[in-house]
Amino acid sequence: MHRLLLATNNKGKVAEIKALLDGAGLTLLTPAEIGLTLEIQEDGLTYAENASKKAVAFSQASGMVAMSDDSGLEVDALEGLPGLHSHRFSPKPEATDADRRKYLLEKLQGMRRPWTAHFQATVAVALPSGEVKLATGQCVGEIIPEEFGTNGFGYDPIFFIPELGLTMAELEMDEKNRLSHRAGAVKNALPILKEIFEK
Ligand code: ITT
Repeated sequence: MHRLLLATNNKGKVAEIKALLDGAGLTLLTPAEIGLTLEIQEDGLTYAENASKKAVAFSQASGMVAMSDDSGLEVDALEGLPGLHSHRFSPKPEATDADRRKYLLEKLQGMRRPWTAHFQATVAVALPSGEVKLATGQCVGEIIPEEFGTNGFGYDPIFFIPELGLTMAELEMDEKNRLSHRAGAVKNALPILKEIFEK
């Protein structure tokens, strides 16, 4: 089987991507499983730049085809913030997902609801040659002031999907994987993976 390195240190992303690529005929490996520790500085100006930087770094360090995900939550009332800064949004050092959610809700205090928002994801697939291919996905919803659900990660407990009447954290992983931004991006990356591994 062909091997694909998942170029991420986020356990929530790994679980989702492993389920999304189940049945794709690939052996999926994490950096920890191959003993690789890399901290990439995400200083790009776009999701595409950061995703490419992560995928290329992991591919070059391992000699394997590597797939990264750069994603973020864009809240309309905050003009797209936290966006690219979704992971580093809270000023607290060593901030947790709970700290990030709390900080976002503080920023939205007093602003008129609904707090419409969307998640963005860009997946990059890098080859050891340095070549990179990209795919994107999006998921629309709204931020709510109270947390519901314990599944998922990050902003999921306060990301409400009006059509379902549930937050992302109330969905089982297979449901999240039917509609999420990451699911869309990974699905759009399937033809890229197919082309690379069928060469
Ligand atoms: P890697 O760079 O190692 O992949 P990361 O967590 O730093 O992990 P990003 O730089 O792409 O990943 O940051 C994206 C942040 O956006 C993530 O940490 C969450 O806070 C948030 N986020 C992204 N996708 C999400 C999802 O599906 N549900 C909830 N929050 C999400």
